[in-house]
Amino acid sequence: METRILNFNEFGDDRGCLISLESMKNIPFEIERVYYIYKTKSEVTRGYHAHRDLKQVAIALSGSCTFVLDDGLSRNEVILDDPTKGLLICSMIWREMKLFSDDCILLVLANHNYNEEDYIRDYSSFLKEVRNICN
Ligand code: T46
Repeated sequence: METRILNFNEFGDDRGCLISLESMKNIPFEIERVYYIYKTKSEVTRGYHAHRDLKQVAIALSGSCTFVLDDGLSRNEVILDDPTKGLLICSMIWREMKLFSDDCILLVLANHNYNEEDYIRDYSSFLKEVRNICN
């Protein structure tokens, strides 16, 4: 599955902690867009789509949330609860997000600008497209 955890180097001292994110260094693409998700209620689920082309890294800067990741063959869950870890999600991965803590701030870095045409928002269409690529 084209997803993995990235471990970021933390600069910490008695003042606190700092993590730097740089394109093509600890982020494996050129960052073109940054957005963040916050104040999502714990009973709310988000996502329910895949991207045809987009690559992203998601980082829980504060609190936690759970990603369900599906490559058309298998599903697995990843809990994000540590700002030193990023979840790399490549293209053609169906994602659902759930169990947001009240204090969750989810930062997402993306390699392209927002483009609704890159989204596959219907699960059966996703399965058809992903199976066409694999065959
Ligand atoms: C993803 C997960 C992790 C914009 O106008 N610009 C943007 O850059 C984004 C990301 C969204 N929007 C608009 C589109 C919708 O009207 O913001 C609204 C909420 O977006 P959406 O329902 O797609 O949010 P999520 O949380 O379901 O998904 C988002 C990203 O869209 C998606 O790429 O992988 O977070």
